[in-house]
Amino acid sequence: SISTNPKTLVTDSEQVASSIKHHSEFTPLFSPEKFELPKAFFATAQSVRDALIVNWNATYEYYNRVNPKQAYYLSMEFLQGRALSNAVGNLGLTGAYGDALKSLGFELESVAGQEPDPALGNGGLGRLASCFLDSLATLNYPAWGYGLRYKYGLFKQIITKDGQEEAAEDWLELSNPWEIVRNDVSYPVKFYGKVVFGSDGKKRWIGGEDVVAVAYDVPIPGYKTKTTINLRLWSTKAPSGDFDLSSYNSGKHTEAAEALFNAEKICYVLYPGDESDEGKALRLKQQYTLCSASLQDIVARFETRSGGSVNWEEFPEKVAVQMNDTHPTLCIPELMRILMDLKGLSWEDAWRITQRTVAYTNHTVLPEALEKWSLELMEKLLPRHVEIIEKIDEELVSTIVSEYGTENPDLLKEKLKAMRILENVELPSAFADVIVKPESKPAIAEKTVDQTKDSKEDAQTVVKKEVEEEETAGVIAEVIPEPPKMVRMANLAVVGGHAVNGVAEIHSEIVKTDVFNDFVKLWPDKFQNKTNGVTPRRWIRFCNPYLSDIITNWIGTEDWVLNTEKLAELRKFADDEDLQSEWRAAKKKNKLKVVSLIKERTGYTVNPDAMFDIQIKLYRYKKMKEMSASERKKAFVPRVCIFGGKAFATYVQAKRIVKFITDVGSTINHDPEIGDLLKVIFVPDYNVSVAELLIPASELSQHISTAGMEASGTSNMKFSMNGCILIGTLDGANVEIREEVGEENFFLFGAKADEIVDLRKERAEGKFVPDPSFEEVKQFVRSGVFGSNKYDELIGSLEGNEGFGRADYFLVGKDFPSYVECQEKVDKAYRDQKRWTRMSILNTAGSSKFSSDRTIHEYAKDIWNIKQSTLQRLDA
Ligand code: DL6
Repeated sequence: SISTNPKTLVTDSEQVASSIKHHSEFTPLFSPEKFELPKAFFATAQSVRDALIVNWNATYEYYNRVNPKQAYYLSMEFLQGRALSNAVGNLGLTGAYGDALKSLGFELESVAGQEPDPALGNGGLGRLASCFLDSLATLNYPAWGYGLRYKYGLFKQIITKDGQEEAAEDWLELSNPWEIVRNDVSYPVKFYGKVVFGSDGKKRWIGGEDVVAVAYDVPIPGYKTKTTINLRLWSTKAPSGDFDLSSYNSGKHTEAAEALFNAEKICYVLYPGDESDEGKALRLKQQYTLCSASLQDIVARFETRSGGSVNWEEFPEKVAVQMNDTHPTLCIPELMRILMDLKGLSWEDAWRITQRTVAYTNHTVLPEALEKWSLELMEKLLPRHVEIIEKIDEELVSTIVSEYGTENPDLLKEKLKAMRILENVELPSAFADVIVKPESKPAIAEKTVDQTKDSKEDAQTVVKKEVEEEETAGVIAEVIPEPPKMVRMANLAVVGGHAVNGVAEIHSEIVKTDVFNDFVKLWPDKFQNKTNGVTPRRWIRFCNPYLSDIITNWIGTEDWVLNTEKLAELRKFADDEDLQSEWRAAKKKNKLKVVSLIKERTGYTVNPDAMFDIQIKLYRYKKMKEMSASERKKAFVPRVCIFGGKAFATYVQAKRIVKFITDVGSTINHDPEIGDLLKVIFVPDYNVSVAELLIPASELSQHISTAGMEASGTSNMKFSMNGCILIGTLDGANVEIREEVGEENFFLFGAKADEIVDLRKERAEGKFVPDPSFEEVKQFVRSGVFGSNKYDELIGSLEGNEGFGRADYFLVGKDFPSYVECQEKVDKAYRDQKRWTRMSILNTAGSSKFSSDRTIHEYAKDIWNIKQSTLQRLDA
C-alpha cells in the first residue's frame, strides 16, 4: 500500500539547500565537477518534486479511500507553462527556495528561467485546460487531466527575413524533471483489424496493429493545500518483442525498428501536418490513443474502487468525462465499446451510462473548424467504432424522423442533412423509404472540403473556385466526384454527451441560436454557458509580484488570491494618489523587464515610457509621416506595439501576417523621423513564459475580433486582471469584462454580433463602401513603403471583391473607422495619467469573475456534479 506518512514539508531554507545539493549529487543529469545554472535547475526541480510526490500520493490514497465522484478533463493540449515558480509558489515555499538557492550562489528567478516551457499545447483551449487543473487542485476537487506527451510539441518559431520558419521543439532533450513514468500503468491501443463475433455472440475487434500507451504523471499542486492532482500524459511504444532481432542481425536495421518507430511517432508532434493521408491517419490515431488509454484507465480505477462488486449503473455517479473540444469525441464510441464488448453490457445500458458520463465543451463557432473525419479512413482504422457510430446515427435518424414527421419531406430532409452524424451517407435501411435518397449530383454547398485543414480558407469559396475551374477547363458537372462520406465529430459529441457548453455568454448564445440550433430544439436542457476564466495564481500573483504586493497591502490580506471578489475593495482607492503612484511604479518595473526581453530577442531598444500596446498601427504610421516633427510629437502618444503568436505551418494567411508585421517593424523601427514615437516589435516564439512577462507590462491590449467570431478569449482576462486596459469589440468575453470593469474603463468600437450577417451581405453586394481611411492604409502598404512585397493576397483578402478568399469576411473595412476614432480616445486618456491609472486599477478591481476558480465551481456544480473534498490545507 502507498505510504500515508504525512512527511512534513521541507520548509526551512537550510534543509531545502541540502535537498538541492543531495539531488545534484544523487539524481545526477550532469557531471559532478561543475554546479552551474542548468544543473541547479534540475536539482531544485527534483527537490520540489519530492514534496509534490508526497502530496500526490497522499491525495491519491485519500481519494481511493473516500471514493468520491471524480472529473476527468480530456484534452489534446495542455499549455502548462513552466512549473518551478508555480509549484514553490503554490506550496508557499518561494522564500525558502529563494534563500536556499542564494546560499548556493543562485537567484531563484534565474534558476526558474532555465526551465523550457512544456510543448504540450498550442493556444486557447490548451491554456484553459491548464488553468482548470490549477483551480481544480486549489479548490480540492477530485479531478485529473488526461493528455498526450508530445516529444517535439508544436514547433519552435524562428523569425528570419523571409518570415516564420518552424523547427522541432525539443523540450524533452534534457529530460523533464516533473514527470514520473509509471511503467506499471500501460494499456494496449489497437488500430485497423476487423470485427468478428466471439463464441459468446459478442462482437470482438481483432487483428490489426497494437501499440502500448504508457502513463507519465505530472503532479499538479493546488495553492495552499496538500491536494496535488494528476495530469496523466500518454506516451506510445511498441509492444515488447516488436523489435525484429533477426532482421537487425541480417543488416536490415531500419526494418528491424520499424514497429518501434510506428508506435512512437504517434506522440511525436502536436497537430502533425494533415495534408497527406498518412498525416490524417496519424492525427486520428492520436485522438484515439488519448480516448482509449484514458478510458481504460478510468474504467480500471472505477473497478478497483468498487472493490468486489462492480455496479455499472454507478459509473456516472463516480466518473465525469469532459471532452475539451471535439478532439476527444471518440470517447463516446470507445466507452460504448468497452462497456459492451469487454464488460458485457447491453447497447441500451451502455448508451445510458455513456451519455450520463460524457460532456462536451465547444470552443469555436467557425464552421470549418468543426472537425470531420473521412468515414473511409475511420472504417479502416477503427472498424468497431464505426459500427457503433452508425448505430448512434441510426438512432438519431429515428429521433429526427419522429420529431419532424414525414408529412413535410423537404423539412425532414433538411433536418437530417444538418443533424446527422454521418454526412453524405445513405439513410439506414430501416428509414430508406421514409425519404427520397440523397441526390446523385450534390449541390455546390454540399461538396465537402476537408474541415480539419488549418488553411481556414472558406469552404464554399474553395468549392466554388474548383467548380469554376472545372467548368472553364471544359469539364462538365458529371465528373464531380461523389461527395466524401464524413463523420461529424461535433454532432456526435452533442448527441452522445449530457451537456454542451460554450465558453462565454455571447458564444453560448451563438452555439444555441446558430451552430447547434437544431439540437437545442430536441434537447434544450443540454446547452449551457461556462464563461472561461484564468488562474489568478499564475496570471497575477506569480507573474506580477510587484502588483500583487500592492494589492495585498491596500486590501490588507492576501486572501484575494483565492477569493478574487476581494479585489473589488480596490475600487474605493482608485483615486488615491499614493496607490496610483505605487501602481504606476509597478507597471514601470514590469515594462523594464520587457525592454530587456525585446532587446535580447529582437535587438531593438524601446522606450519604457512609451505606452506598451499589444498590436499594430499602420494608419498611425502613415499619419505621422504626413506631419512635421513638432506636429507629430503633439498629436501622438509614443507607443511600443508588441506582437507575438505562432502561425500553424500550413496556415498560409497567418504566415503572411507574421511576415508583414516583421516587415512593418523593420521599416518603422529604423525610421529616424519617427524615433520613439512608434516601435513595432514581433517577439518570436511566443509562449506562456513570454506572456508572463508581457502581460504585466502592457498598458493597452487589443481584442478586436469581428463580433461573434472569437468564442471567448482568455488573454483579455489576463490583461484586464493585470490593470491593462482593453480596446475591443463586443465579442467573446470582452462583453462580460466590459460589464464588470465598467464601460468607461473599456475602449469599445465596431459592429455588434447581430449586425454581422446583414453587413456581410451588404459588403458582398458592394452596398457599403469602406471608409477612405481604410483605402488609404491599403494604398500605403501597396506603395512599397514596407519593402518590395505588395502583400497582394493579404490586402486582397480585405477587399470587397472575390478573388482572395473570403472577401473581407471579417469586415475589417467596416470596423476600421470606429477603431481609428477609438484609438484617438485612447491617446487622450493616456495623456491624463491620473485617469489612466484609475482605469487600470478599476480593471483589476473588476476582474474577480474571470478567475478560473469561479468557472470550475460552475462546471463542478452544473455539469460534473462533483464535490470539494479537502485532504489538508497547508495554511491551516
Ligand atoms: O475556450 C478557450 C479558447 C477561447 O478563449 C478562444 O476564444 C477560442 O478561439 C479557443 N479555441 C481554440 C480551438 N479552436 N478551434 N478549433 O483554441 O478556445
